[in-house]
Amino acid sequence: MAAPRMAVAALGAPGAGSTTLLHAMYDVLSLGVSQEQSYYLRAGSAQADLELRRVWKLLADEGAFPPRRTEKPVTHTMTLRDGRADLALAEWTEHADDGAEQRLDESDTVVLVLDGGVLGDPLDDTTRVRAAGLIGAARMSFLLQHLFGLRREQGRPYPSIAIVVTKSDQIARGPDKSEERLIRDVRDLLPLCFEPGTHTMVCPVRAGVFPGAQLSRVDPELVSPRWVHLPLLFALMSRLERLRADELAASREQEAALGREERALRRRVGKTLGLVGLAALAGPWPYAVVRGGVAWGVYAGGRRMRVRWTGGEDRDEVGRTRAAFRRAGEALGRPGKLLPAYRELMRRLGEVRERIREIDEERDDRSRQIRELGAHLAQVPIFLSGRRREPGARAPRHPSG
Ligand SMILES: Nc1nc2c(ncn2[C@@H]2O[C@H](COP(=O)(O)OP(=O)(O)O)[C@@H](O)[C@H]2O)c(=O)[nH]1
Ligand SMILES: [Mg+2]
Repeated sequence: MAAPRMAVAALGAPGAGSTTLLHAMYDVLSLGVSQEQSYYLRAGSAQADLELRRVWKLLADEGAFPPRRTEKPVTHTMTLRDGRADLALAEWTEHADDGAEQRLDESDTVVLVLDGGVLGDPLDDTTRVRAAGLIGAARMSFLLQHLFGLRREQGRPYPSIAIVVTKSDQIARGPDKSEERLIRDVRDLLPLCFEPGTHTMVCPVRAGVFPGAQLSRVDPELVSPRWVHLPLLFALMSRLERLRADELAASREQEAALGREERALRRRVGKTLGLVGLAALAGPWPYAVVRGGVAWGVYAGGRRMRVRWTGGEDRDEVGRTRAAFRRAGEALGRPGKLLPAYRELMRRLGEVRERIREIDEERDDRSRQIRELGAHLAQVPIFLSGRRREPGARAPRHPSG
């Protein structure tokens, strides 16, 4: 199976920390993160790898933060893999503040980058409006609302949402660094991300522990990235969950279609051959019940049937049975191919049913990957339609059917 594509759109007010996040993520994941399972990230080319590393190296070696962002959105294409295989081709697009709409619509995950420097103090009625303005919450809500509306129109699920709160070092030094407080404030600022049909992670990250939130130079000794790789792992997990749900739905449809085909074939055979033909279809081998006896048939090359008669010596009956099979084959326009066709149908139906069971019981490869990603993500809160999702809980269903 080819690794799926996964489009991630990162949005944030200038200065929120998007660029630092991207390069920290690349640095951490290109080395690899390891828990139950290890993950690695690789740029599309040696040149791209160098470029992604360069920005981080400046911070890690010299304490220099990246220069201000450019105006145009920039897309970085990277392969995310585990120790065994490529898992996804990730396209991470960093958006400038405006004009994100077009690219946004194609994204599987939207990363909302919130400046944690603004969220150090718990919000109250007077500080909330100011914080919302600094974070760009109204613009984010507008873009999401537009996107959700489009997806509903198209009958497609919403993209998953990673709310990344940067500069968690600044939150840690505030009066209330608890997770509950952060979740409360984030929900207050972006209620849309917790509506029915959403799949949302809230993830505090940091590049280091610094004395301020808008410094252009810091002591490189203080660089210590934390959780910067989790947004990408979340994007992958939600992408795989969606693919799993899609495959399950497609398999169920296929099962229904094959079932209809089987019933139609039975009806046609029943009309042509009556009980003899139906009995022949039902058995593990081609056989036919003929007046109290059983005639066993063997197909050679799908055309000829040799018949062995058990339970009687009525050669005539055997001959008639054989003739009846031939008639049925001719009636169906595929002389001699009736039983092979039926068997092929039943084989496909069996395969589809087994696949459905496999996915349902989460024995498929994708489910295993989802579980392993879940182990990495266990420490961050994830919400389904606004309700906290317990680690190891079942995958989200499609919100729109
Ligand atoms: N305290 C602290 N400051 C950070 C952190 N990450 C970024 N910053 C600050 O935020 C500024 C903007 O970061 P940048 O990644 O360029 O933001 P962008 O405009 O969203 O791309 C940097 O110059 C730093 O001063 C962090 O983890 N902790
Ligand atoms: Mg930037």
